[in-house]
Amino acid sequence: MARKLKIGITCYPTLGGSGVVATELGKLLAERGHEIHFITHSIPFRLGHFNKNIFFHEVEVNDYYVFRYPPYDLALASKMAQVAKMQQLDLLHVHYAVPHAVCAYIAKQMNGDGLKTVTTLHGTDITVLAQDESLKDLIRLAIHQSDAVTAVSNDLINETRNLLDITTPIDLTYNFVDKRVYYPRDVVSLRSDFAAPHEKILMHISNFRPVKRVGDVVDIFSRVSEKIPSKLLLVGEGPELSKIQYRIRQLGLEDRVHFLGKQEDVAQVISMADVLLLPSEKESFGLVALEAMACGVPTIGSNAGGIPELVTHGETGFLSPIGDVEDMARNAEKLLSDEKLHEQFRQACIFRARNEFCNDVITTQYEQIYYRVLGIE
Ligand code: GMT
Repeated sequence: MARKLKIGITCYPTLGGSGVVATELGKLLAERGHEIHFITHSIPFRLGHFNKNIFFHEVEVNDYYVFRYPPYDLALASKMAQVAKMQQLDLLHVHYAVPHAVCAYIAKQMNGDGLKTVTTLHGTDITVLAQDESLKDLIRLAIHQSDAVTAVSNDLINETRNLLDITTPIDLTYNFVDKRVYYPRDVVSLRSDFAAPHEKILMHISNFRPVKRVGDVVDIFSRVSEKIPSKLLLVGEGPELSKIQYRIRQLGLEDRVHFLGKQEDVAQVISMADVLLLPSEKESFGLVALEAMACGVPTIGSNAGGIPELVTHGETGFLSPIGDVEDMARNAEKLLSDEKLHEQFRQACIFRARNEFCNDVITTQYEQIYYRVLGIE
């Protein structure tokens, strides 16, 4: 049996799919007996219960008076090096290239080559930040200096290669859900708080940034609700929220839309939905579609980025060109008006999530990458 490892994990702990994936991975690795050290500015929000193999090291920024901008990145790099030395870590696994992979590189320089680094690219760290000429060379350096680089979809691997001229190997490690948490929940009573028994529920969950095209969500719902008695549940918050509230008022949909704000128990909330709407402009993976899929909820969305690798068009959802709200509305109507078809999609969703994107398989893939960079067979 291969030896248990000591792993430092850095991610954005308070928001986003990348933080969720990093935290869930840490928990799963801890269950397998590895010692996990989160090195972040706050406790990761999905960390949950005490586990004897999980530790948290807080990055504190020194707000010294000469600093106009307190240097978080340097504080993180120093903390990584310090924790790695003190805890004799085998490796640092950083999620999101900027600044985490750069900080890991500095920590490695400080500690010597014995400390290995693994970088997981999640999406906007490449698709947005690597487009910025002032950051491009820095991201390329961080990628080249990582002992292994993984990305959450083939689409993201291709984008990374194209944008940054990277020729070194990038491992594909799809995102995953814990099947003990993400399964269709019994939500009959919860559902009745939002919709009558004859009404369908369409749901959108995101950080309400422009890239999510939440305006399209409202436009799709507006069309669907003309033909099918239904409600729209909007979960999450972000910069586009007020614009969306205005659009809903303009269309006179206030009585049919509920804003649920940020929610912790996504599996419970998502289980209420009949379909998930994900019309994003860009999505390297689309973790929320996987969370929905595992709970038996098909996705109606765009075919952007990595979404088609996750959602099988015509089996676990329907995908349309970005911005084609007519087609998305038609697809939603098709699914919501045919119970037999919906049940078929629902079963296909659960099967695909459990078999292709399950926690056991992906955790093992990451473990194999760790052993490879450490030269352990
Ligand atoms: O940009 C975001 O939406 C946040 C970002 C993150 O750090 O969570 O999301 C990216 O990573 C997620 C986890 O791997 C993916 O599921 C999202 O598709 C990806 N977002 C984009 O590509 C826009």
